[in-house]
Amino acid sequence: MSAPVASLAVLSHAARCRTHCPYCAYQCGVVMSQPGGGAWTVAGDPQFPVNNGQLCIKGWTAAELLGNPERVTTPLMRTTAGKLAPAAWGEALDFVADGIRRIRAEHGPEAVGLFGSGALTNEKAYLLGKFARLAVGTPHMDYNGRFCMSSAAGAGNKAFGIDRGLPFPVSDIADAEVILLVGANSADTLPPIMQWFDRQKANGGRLIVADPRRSATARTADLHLPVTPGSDLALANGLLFLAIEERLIDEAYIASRTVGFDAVRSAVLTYDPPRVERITGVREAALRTCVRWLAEAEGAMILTGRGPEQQSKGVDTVLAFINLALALGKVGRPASGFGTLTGQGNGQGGREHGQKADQLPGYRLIEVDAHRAHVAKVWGVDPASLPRKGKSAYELLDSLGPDGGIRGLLVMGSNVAVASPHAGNIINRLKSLDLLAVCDAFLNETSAEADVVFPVYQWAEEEGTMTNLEGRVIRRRAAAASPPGVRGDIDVLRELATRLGAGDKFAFHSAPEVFEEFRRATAGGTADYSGITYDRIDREEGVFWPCPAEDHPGTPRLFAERFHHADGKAKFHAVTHRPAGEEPDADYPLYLTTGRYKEHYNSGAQTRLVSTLAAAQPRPRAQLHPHLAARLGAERGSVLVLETRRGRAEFAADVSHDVRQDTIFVPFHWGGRGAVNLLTNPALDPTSRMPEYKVAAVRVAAVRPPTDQEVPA
Ligand SMILES: Nc1nc2c(c(=O)[nH]1)N[C@H]1C(S)=C(S)[C@@H](COP(=O)(O)OP(=O)(O)OC[C@H]3O[C@@H](n4cnc5c(=O)[nH]c(N)nc54)[C@H](O)[C@@H]3O)O[C@H]1N2
Ligand SMILES: Nc1nc2c(c(=O)[nH]1)N[C@H]1C(S)=C(S)[C@@H](COP(=O)(O)OP(=O)(O)OC[C@H]3O[C@@H](n4cnc5c(=O)[nH]c(N)nc54)[C@H](O)[C@@H]3O)O[C@H]1N2
Ligand code: SF4
Ligand SMILES: [Mo]
Repeated sequence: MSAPVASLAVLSHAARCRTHCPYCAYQCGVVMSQPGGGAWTVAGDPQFPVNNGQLCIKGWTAAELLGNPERVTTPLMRTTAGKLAPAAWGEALDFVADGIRRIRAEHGPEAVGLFGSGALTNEKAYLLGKFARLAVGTPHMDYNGRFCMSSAAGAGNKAFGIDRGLPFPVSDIADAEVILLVGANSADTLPPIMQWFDRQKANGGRLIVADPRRSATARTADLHLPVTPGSDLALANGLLFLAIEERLIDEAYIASRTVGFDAVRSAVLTYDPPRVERITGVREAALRTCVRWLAEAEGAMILTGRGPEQQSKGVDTVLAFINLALALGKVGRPASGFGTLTGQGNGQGGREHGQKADQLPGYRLIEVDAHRAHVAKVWGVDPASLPRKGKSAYELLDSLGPDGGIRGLLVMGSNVAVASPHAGNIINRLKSLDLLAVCDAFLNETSAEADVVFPVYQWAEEEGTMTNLEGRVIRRRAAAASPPGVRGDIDVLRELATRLGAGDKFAFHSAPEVFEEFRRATAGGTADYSGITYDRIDREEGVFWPCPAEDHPGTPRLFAERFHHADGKAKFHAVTHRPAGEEPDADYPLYLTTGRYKEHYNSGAQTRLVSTLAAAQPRPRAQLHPHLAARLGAERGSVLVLETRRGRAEFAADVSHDVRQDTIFVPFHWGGRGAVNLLTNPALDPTSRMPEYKVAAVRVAAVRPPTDQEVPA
């Protein structure tokens, strides 16, 4: 077996380089430089038209990830004493390939699972999906985007026939007269996007925010709707009820551009203001103001974040907001329409190219024969040899171990031990695997259970493409050299595939090589990237998909003339409110909801290693209202022991008027005793299989003073 050669990406590093931030879907342009040849620095790229030079605190401290002392620089293997110890690449690769082969021989290919990520470049996401189907032959390939964008994606596909988070560039926000932002705290989660909201405000526009908390974003709003967690569907139907009652709907638009409104009109008949007020906690006057502002605006946008989406009725909830936007005739007009704010760095591209259990590249479906045939031809295999649909993310993780049937798992780009709902269950399941292999640049709570860790390049050390929250395909560029001993995710997949006897299908040494095959695989699909080249991305500051030919301009705006269903019409869906998987009761009397801090990213695996960020937010805090705190005898800094039907975790109390009296909010960026996912409910949406991160019933089991080690900063 020949040793893997270093990727071209690493050989072409430069002393000053334009690339993009490692973290969120805003994918801010950054300029990396090495003043005096020393440590790398990151500055906002004034030339990139999405962030215009702005960054958030995570972006401008991102260079600390390079050269970080916690970096994994050799493969690690579990010793007989149970410790992870350095190993040679060949040994680690052989061990994992042998393990996969053994599991396959004894239990069949379905006993191996793959878990991918919205952090991966398009090239890697594509290759991982191909690896699952061709090199391993398993249907069980899913990824953390299932926990993130799947409900919005499901609703977009149903209503519009396409899932592109924003059907317009973010700059359109500045020209919208009214925006309803539902359960997105963009001031903390996409900070540089606020420049467009600021311009919108300066242009006389209005912002409405629906959130159980007066979040940093809600504080900037003209109207805040402090919804009960899990009640957004009733809110949307209630707004549509009022739009119909006040004759604010656009009958001409409904007739010419949509189908299915009559069933929706009937479905919302019972959502009168008193009922909606009871379910959502939002007053009738606020409901009326909200719907009038939206209806009377020439351009109005409804944008959703994870608040309404991460619910066991997330798809129906998003559909209810799309119904409202369609009924008001707002979709496809300038600076107007419905959008969802994608979260992960490649949350958009990552959900298009075959990481999903039911998907093939180009947003094709693995159960559709014509789709299988196209992709099989590009891959040079018999369509019948492709596996069928596999298990969704939580179901896959919940099947790990001998009783679940999945005995081996390869994780690339997710810290499932922290990020999964009911994480106590998932940690036990990881422990019960025959084989756990993890590709990552850093150790985390998931690789703590691994048999093998492959140390891989990180963002500024590799080439590839990412697709930002607008659907703009951009280039991640290699600025820095990787530490010796580290290789790429692409190299790991090639070397494993070779050992599994599929080397000829994975003979890629760099992202540009993968991109050429990837373009062909997407050609003719809904997410068609075939006209996109690295050169075009460089020249045009990104290219918006769909882009079916090299002379096609790309598609910054969708829906002006038609929607993507065969008849060109948007589809209404009659949806009705239902309770969350778990509502507060006598035993667990409060709502628990979860989300993010400005300073940390997702499971915190990266940002907890950045000193500025760790100092600014050293630990998770449970935000609760002063009245609730008084009833519990808690004060700022007290330790709250929270309990749900699934587990128990501890947080410092953060007493604040900015949250409803019946709700406790906790961020999910930490593991250990401060892991809120020990508490969350894995109730899944029937369509998207999204877990209910945003609603669980919780009780405060104990309140105690902090110990000396726990004194909050
Ligand atoms: N700083 C930072 N930025 C990030 C990330 C990060 O971890 N940290 N992660 C990135 C990723 S992957 C994602 S997906 C995005 C997420 O971006 P957002 O969707 O903005 O983030 P969240 O904090 O999860 O949720 C948003 C808001 O939903 C509210 N909420 C809770 N329950 C409900 C409910 O039932 N209804 C409504 N209407 N609102 C509710 C919460 O109070 C919270 O303020 O952020 C991206 N950007
Ligand atoms: N309670 C609660 N839980 C949640 C959520 C919530 O709102 N509340 N939100 C959910 C959402 S929206 C998301 S997106 C998930 C995110 O949570 P996770 O899936 O855990 O994602 P991250 O923490 O971003 O990244 C995990 C790992 O990927 C590694 N990584 C980054 N880039 C690469 C790469 O290119 N290659 C490889 N091999 N590794 C890489 C990082 O170093 C890190 O260790 O959490 C979900 N969990
Ligand atoms: S907004 Fe997102 S992409 Fe921009 S600097 Fe912050 S984390 Fe990075
Ligand atoms: Mo996400």
